[in-house]
Amino acid sequence: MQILNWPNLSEAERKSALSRSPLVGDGSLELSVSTIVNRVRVEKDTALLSYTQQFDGVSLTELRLSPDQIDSACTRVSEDIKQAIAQAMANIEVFHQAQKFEPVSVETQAGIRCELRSEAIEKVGLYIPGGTAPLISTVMMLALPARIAGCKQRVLVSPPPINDAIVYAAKECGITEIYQVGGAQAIAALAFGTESVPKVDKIFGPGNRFVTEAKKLVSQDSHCVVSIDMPAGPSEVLVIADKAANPEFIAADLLSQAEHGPDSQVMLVTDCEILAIKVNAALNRQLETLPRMEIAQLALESSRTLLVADMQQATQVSNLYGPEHLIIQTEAPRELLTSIRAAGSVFLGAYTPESVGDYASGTNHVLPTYGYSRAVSSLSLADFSRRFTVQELSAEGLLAIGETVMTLAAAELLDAHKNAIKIRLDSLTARNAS
Ligand code: HSO
Ligand code: ZN
Repeated sequence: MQILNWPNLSEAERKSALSRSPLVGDGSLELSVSTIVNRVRVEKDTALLSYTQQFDGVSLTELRLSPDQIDSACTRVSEDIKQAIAQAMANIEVFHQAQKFEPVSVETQAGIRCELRSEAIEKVGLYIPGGTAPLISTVMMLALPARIAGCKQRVLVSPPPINDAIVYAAKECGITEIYQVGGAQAIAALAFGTESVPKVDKIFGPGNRFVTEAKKLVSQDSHCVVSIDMPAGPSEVLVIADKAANPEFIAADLLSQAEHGPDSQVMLVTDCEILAIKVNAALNRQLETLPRMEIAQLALESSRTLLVADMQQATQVSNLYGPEHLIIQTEAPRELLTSIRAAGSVFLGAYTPESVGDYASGTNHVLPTYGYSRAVSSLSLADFSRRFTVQELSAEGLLAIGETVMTLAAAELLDAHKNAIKIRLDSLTARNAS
């Protein structure tokens, strides 16, 4: 990885050192995705079957997996994988159960009660990408919080052929509806509904450029009124390390993100030049052993090591970047935590590799990327429910607040608002007079 000396960089050089590759959005991608989305909206299942043939090379008659297909996929999954799924599920369940919402109910003043409540989103669509890495863990990260939140209809879509362990994990997490459809066409199906795929209220899950573009498009389309989990970009990790850190551990962590895709980005921020050099050597060594070496190598080409003056500057650099994952491998990692302003998920200490959070510690691995961690939260139970308010006033409550509301309504020149109060205050006065 290229090593840059942060204090010596100009403003422009610093900006470029923390830059990411441009996100999707070229006109041709937008055009082809909107063509797919529109065709699915109009032709429904016919379009889905035809796109599945065209893009996945699979000719289907039924989009939904039958109970028999689900059961036979499950029998093909090894005991090892089943046990690993069970342990990961248990931890993810414990952590997400603990996030249950506590309703708020307060009297803002005598006779005026205000409440904040939460209800599960009724229908959710969970997208699991196909491709070279079958993301079994993503099934658990989406399906478990959806079940714990109480979402009634939980629909999973994934391009065929769906990996057996994905089907098994889905079944274990309480998913009964699995559709073999992927890409932009799957997102359109969830947004608009087809003869076989139900329309949902919110779509979750990662995907390629087509999926990401389709999620953006449908979330802005008032014909379907569907929302999405968060803006998505390539995976990334930033490691803050001092001289106490183990270079082999760091290299392994950097490669664990680099292997996701050629557009993944990994960063090392350290105050120790010797460590930086050792990490580069370890990267070269470990890279050789990886089956996904070529992908990781491409990701490393747009990745950097930044040498900083001290750990305080390291946190400033990290905050400027706003990484999806932040690993802190320093002598006292927790001490830096209070200085962190933007990160999707933080991993503290030498024995907390990002992989544990990706799979099994319990935290959710769906996280804001591309610097969105400044404002967007990590996926949690709250994303599977909607919060709404309730209020109730007694006659005394209305008497106490009526004048204030009428004054503000009059100042906004909204007479009908004012009248809705006045008509009641008049009726109370009349009642008191009689
Ligand atoms: N690191 C990914 C999640 C994942 N890793 C799934 C392995 N499997 C999220 O950025
Ligand atoms: Zn990962």
